Amino acid sequence: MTEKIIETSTVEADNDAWIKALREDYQALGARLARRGVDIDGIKVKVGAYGVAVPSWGVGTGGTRFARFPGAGEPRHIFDKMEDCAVIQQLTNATPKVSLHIPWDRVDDADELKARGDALGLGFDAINSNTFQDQVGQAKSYKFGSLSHSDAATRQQAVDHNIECIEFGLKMGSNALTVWVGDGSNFPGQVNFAAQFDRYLEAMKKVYAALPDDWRLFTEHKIYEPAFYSTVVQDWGTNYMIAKELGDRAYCLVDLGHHAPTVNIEMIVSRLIQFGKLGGFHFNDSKYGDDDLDTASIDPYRLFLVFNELVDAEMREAEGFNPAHMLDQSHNVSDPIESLMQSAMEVQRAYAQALIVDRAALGEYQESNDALMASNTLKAAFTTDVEPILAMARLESGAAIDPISAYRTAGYRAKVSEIRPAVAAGTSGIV
Ligand SMILES: [Mn+2]
Repeated sequence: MTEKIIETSTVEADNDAWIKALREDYQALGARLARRGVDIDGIKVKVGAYGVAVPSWGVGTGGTRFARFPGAGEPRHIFDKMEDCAVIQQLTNATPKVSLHIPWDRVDDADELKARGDALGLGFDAINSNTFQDQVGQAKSYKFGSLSHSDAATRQQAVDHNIECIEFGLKMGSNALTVWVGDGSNFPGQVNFAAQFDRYLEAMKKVYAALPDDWRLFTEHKIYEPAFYSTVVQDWGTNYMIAKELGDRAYCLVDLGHHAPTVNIEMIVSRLIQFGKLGGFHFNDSKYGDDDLDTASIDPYRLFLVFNELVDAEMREAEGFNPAHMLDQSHNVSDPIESLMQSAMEVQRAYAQALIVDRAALGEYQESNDALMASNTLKAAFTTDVEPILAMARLESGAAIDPISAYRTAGYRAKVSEIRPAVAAGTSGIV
């Protein structure tokens, strides 16, 4: 029996306020979709089965390189984070797994953490390594890089850390490792591009060799930052080269914020699917750079267009298509639990919208070069309010019709604030 952090009666009472309107809205939408040949119940089942992993670090308040302004009741450690993640899952039924980060979530007793996940009904998604910071007592510094460092001993330390992450992840039931490095350079001429990339590949081959047979390795590209002149894994093309060099179990991870503002991310997604190298996503949104804003808060149409590619691949059963879905964003001014619930629902919404695209019509418009009607076919799906489908899927799974409302009614943040001491504001935060 899964332990519920929020009283079930509180969720039910909040649902009572919305249930009559929801049933009416669901019926009306069902009739509308039926006219388009879409079975609303079929969409609801797919949406209800969809899950996006929550990053353990997302439930704490994020920050920028200028400052971090902690909120009330900040989680003190991974066990507090797990309870916050359980609240998100309980109210949305959209986030069944947690993505851990080492060393931030390192514990002495991995079995205890696994057991806590089991009790809360939470599984563990890809595990994330960290060679972009120095830890207290660390022998070698990553100031000038990690897996691509000019010093062999520093590279080996970074390799060993990634292997430690795999070993920890094995105990948690994870089956993927995500590697993102901050390696690069800040001045023209500071590094030899080819030599640096060679060193990175050599180190990653050692990590790949330590990968269990049923695991996948995700490498995450990022255009810039913390290195501001060049980045070793800066774009999807380089990422694809890495995946090809390493082997069949190496895939590319697409973080939506890790591209230049005008880049066509949905086409990158299509390319990686076509060549069997799409590993997964870090969902977030951005306006200027790697802003780590809440998913779909800026450009929900782009998220829909990404999901349009994913559903296209799902429908035609593209070979090797099995991307991992995770959120990766920084909550600076909102309650992280509310942001993560909202973001999980936005990802679900994009999935539902993509599922109702009239693909037969779209294909015909593409064949006949009817650009306007092809675009309108996508718009027809995107502008359909699918909220009743999402809400009904939540209701039927025992989650909340309106998770933000139920969360506020439950007063969870005030309750944990009483037992979790206030955290002093830092001068900077991890984003
Ligand atoms: Mn990311």
